Amino acid sequence: MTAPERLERFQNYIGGAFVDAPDGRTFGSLDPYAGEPWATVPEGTVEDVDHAVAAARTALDGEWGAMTGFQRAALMRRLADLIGENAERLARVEVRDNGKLYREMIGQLQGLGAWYHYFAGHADKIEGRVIPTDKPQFFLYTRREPVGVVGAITPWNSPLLLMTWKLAPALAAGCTFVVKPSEHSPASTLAFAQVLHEAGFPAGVFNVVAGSGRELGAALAGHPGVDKIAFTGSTATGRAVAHAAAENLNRVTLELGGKSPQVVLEDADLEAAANGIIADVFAATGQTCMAGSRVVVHESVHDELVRLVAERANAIKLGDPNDPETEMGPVANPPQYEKVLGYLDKAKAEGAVAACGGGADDELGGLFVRPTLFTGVTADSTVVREEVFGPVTAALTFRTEEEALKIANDTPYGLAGSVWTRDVQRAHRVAAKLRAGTVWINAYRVVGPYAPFGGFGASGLGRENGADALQEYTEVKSIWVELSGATRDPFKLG
Ligand code: TXE
Repeated sequence: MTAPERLERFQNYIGGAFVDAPDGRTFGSLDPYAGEPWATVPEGTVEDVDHAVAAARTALDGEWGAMTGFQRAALMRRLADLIGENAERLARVEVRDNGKLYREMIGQLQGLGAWYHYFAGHADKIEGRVIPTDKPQFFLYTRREPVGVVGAITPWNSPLLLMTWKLAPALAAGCTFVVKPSEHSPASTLAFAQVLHEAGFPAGVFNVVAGSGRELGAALAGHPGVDKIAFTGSTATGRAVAHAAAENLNRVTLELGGKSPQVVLEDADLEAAANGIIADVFAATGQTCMAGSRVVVHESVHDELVRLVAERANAIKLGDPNDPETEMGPVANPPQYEKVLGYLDKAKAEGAVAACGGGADDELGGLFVRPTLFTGVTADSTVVREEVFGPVTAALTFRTEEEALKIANDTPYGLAGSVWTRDVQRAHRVAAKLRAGTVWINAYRVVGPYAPFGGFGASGLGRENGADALQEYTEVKSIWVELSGATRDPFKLG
């Protein structure tokens, strides 16, 4: 066990200052590979949330609110460059907090600046419109104004990437921001605050309060001083967050769970499809919202596809997330590990057959789970219906394209999906009919700052990324200007 004085120490960031919790209380952030805490983090309070929201309001009404889009863009570009310079440290913090591979996280962190550069490009181009009117004595135009104070609640799987999907458009729009990271992986957001501080943003533009997830998350989601909530996490918590936001009639974007289908048609390149399945549900230990956790495969190629996936999955190297040879790290935290094992047991009890994996990795112990592909499932199997959020997928077969679509769309979720085929007409036809916010054709797990991302149905509300994201962080104001100077009939609608 690491001695308490050897643990790395992080502080909350409120109103431009790094602060401890008011009573000095801390909690340990667990390294899921080492199986012990590696850092201490403040146990922030509801009062800390109040202070952070108040600081965000002050910044909005003060120096930040007075800045032009050009000035905001310049600060965002400085932040982007500093993230690049600090990518290695931030990636190491994320690996220690959630056990994801260093090679995945360094890629994410080296690419993170691109989001701030992309949205900096929008910050100085937020234009209103001049609208023609049938009233010649009036000039009518619109302004796009910041929504105000944004409350962000983020999950543990990719804390900085998923926060950035909210923060970059929020800063571009001129909003201020209070984020509550997950209690399972709070450290990287606190380390990010140090980088943002160095970039020179005015105090209060960005605030982080770490602490108890449920208590602080609920306080932020229902805070009367917040104008918009941006959330990524489970569908159940998302629903609670939406209720809280509705009480205040606040805007809300929700990026929730998924049960995304991988549709493999009979003319697909099976090697490529198998590789795609590995990428979509075993990379990142399957802990991604977009995980392709249902394989919908033509019956004529089912056996061969299962063979290819199982062969590759059995060769996946599990181990230390910092080792460049490792391909899959541990599950990120003990509750999630128990949840994944529970789903594996339930699947087997319901008659599913593991073509590979099917349980914990007994040799490695710790929080390691073997990559698992189930066959012998039905449309009603729990592992087909519910999000596991681990390295687990299940194969269902079809005979016709129509049946494939019916199976693929038979889910309350609608976050992502893919279609694997060599036929360009079928590819576009099937992509158009999949009820999902993102569809990849002959590919999987590709994102970019310019590509809108979000879900249909139980996968969420609104879109992150791309120009569409800016709409989520701006309000439109119509301004009528009387040009004639004439006195009008005060009892008539103009
Ligand atoms: O999620 P929560 P958890 C799914 C995945 C996983 C499950 C549970 O299936 O097994 O969620 O993970 C904060 N009001 N995803 O428990 O609870 C919490 O502190 C406001 C999918 O971590 O949704 C954290 O900051 N906020 C996913 C955030 O909500 C509350 C990513 C998300 O936690 C709150 C992660 C409350 N009452 C998990 N209670 C994805 N879509 O990528 C908790 N929180």
